[in-house]
Amino acid sequence: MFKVFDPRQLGHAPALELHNGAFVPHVDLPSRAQVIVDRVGPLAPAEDFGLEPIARAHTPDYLAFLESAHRLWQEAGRPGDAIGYTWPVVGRRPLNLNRIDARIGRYSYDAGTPITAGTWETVYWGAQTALTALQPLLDGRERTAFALCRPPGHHAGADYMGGYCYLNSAAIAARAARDAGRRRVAILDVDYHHGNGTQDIFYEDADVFFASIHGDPSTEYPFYWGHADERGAGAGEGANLNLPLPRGTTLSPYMAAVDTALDAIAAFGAELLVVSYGADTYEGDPISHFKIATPEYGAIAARIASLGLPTLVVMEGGYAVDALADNVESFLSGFA
Ligand code: Q9C
Ligand code: ZN
Repeated sequence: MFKVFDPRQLGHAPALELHNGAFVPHVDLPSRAQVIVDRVGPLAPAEDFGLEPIARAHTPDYLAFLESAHRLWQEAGRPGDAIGYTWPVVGRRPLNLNRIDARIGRYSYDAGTPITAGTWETVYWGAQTALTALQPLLDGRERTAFALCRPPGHHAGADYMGGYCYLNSAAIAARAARDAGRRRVAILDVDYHHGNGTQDIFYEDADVFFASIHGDPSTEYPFYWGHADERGAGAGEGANLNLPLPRGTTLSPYMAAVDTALDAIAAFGAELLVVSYGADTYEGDPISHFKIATPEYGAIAARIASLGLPTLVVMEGGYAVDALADNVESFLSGFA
């Protein structure tokens, strides 16, 4: 398995997030990546494919916002990380405002996703990490690859950040695979949280199938996406599959959902699979509520591997830092 990690992803270290009514220490620590590197290495550094493949999944105005937001925050005399507190109600007219607070509101949907001085460099190299890991799958040198991306990406849409995510590395890689000639690509999202950003990016796309297994959004973040009746639109109708599961879900019902997703991906005729892997389905995760045990990740991955597709595993969430290396190692072992 080809594994990629770029150390330039360690520069983003947000201080606080607004969680259940209080500002608490942010759970997306740089140590999340470091403990995985220490266990599953050696990992190759990222090559630089530039902004073009990133701009195939994100809008130019959003990228300009992301690159400049922390500087504008400082110029406004603000301390610490840039974070929003005002959001436009869905459906308001698109206003092109200059005020940093208004710009953050326009390009985000929560207060869990601060922009630090190091955020742009970190997320840029996260996207390059995914693109680098994809290359040997495209030229047939490898069947599986692991992109150790941090921060995660699956909550980031074409023009918004949220849920600790800024650039959607899995979506960028899936689009790059399409651009390289793969006619049909599937994304299987097994993070605890629904991958709303990925869903939004491909919602009307007939050539990228998105399947997500996640905590039921009627009780779980991100609430407004991830319901079973969201099935895609326009040309993409039927190419989106949400499999919400209740709090407390254990391996057996989880695996049944995996089988449902894999059957749909096989029927779709995908030529390449991107897996958004979050270890926050773990029974000991501090912010999530499934009951998957460490050795069970290997079994889940082996089931995914039985599809027989070239597979890119992209790291998403997982916040039990003490168990994170074990969980990632277990998951990757299922592809061996
Ligand atoms: N009490 C990922 O796992 N926190 N993102 C909600 C509400 C947001 C997690 C806090 C969790 C986002 C990639
Ligand atoms: Zn998650």
